[in-house]
Amino acid sequence: MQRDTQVFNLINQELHRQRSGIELIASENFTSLQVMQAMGTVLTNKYAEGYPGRRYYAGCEIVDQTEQLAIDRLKRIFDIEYANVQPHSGAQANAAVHLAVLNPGDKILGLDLSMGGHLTHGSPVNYSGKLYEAHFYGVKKETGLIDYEMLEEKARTIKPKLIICGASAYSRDWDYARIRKVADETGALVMADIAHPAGLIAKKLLNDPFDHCHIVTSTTHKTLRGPRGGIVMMRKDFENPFGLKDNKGNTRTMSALLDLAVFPGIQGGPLEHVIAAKAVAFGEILSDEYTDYAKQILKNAQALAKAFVDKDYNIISNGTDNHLMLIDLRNKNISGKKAEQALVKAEITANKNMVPFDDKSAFITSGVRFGVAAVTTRGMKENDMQFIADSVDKIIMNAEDENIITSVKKSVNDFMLQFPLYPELG
Ligand code: DSN
Repeated sequence: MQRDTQVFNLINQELHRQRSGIELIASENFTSLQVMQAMGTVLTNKYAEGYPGRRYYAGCEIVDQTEQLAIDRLKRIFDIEYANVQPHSGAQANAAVHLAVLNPGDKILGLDLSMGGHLTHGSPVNYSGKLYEAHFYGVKKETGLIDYEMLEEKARTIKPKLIICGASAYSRDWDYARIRKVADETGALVMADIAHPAGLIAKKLLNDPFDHCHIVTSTTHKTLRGPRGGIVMMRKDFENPFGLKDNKGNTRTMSALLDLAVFPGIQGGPLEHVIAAKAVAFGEILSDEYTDYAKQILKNAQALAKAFVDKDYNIISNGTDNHLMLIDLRNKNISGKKAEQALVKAEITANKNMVPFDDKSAFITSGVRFGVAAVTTRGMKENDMQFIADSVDKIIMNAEDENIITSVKKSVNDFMLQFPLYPELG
């Protein structure tokens, strides 16, 4: 068959885009070459519905081993007893948890999307807000910090079956113990979605959610630097407190219910090529090199936040504990949308984001979100953060000036030559 030059030319263009620009989207990263190589393998040809040793297809002896490796390595990373590595994405991981512990109409309590939460934490446009009765807590206006009093009050009055913590645009650590306390008092389960800070939690640089949250979900492609995908985890299996039954009417442990929820509940055949890539990434996370990487993420985030504050940028909550920061641009007289568009012209990729109590819509927004996981993978250190802040500032202060944008783009492209990406790919 002839090589599909149309598609491969586009893939090469994307490689060039990733190499030449500054990637600040907080949910993105660059996998190692071996993680990508594992994905582009014959494992994509294999159907393997079920779990290692319990499949509905023949010929799974090899993929049983790659999937088991991924499970075992993930358990070692977080010191946990249960891991399901099959969810195709973080949204699927969350859907599986919901299916396992909730019935349609049950009450859930999550962080409001407009305050930094996630679609799958109950947004009305998502299945989680359509199938379940979703309630929300937020952040405090004065501090930008999670409003734990509001969370506690809502838990006590609403009595949700599930409290969801975790966020996609929150730069501070979480008090998981406090959330568990009110959950125990009100009879709720706690699920933590650690998709963003998982890599920092893996290296104990942030609070550990596993002792306090019954179930923990994550993506594998953000700070964990693996292939695009999801995972569901528990430190300890526990008896299902609501007496939920499987389709045969048997009451099961949570691990059995979660496995059933991923498959056959919401997914069919697992992506065994992606699971092999997860195994490779998990092996990398167990290395000292990754520990250094995670520590460097924190140093870079601190340096970038300071550089922005020095230029009078308003970071929500006044700083960051993790890899990201959310900036309120209202004192700079530009919307998140305009800022995003101008930054992209200079090959600086970041995304517009609502800030808490935003007066603009999700399409316009008053904020922009920056994360340093990807630039840290490129090899940047604290000193390099000043160049990023200077370049972003020049664009934001001159978003209509095409000459300035062109000159910043050139300096960005030159700067990035110092940080080679996938040199093996030619
Ligand atoms: N869209 C992802 C993010 O950027 O945070 C979360 O799903």
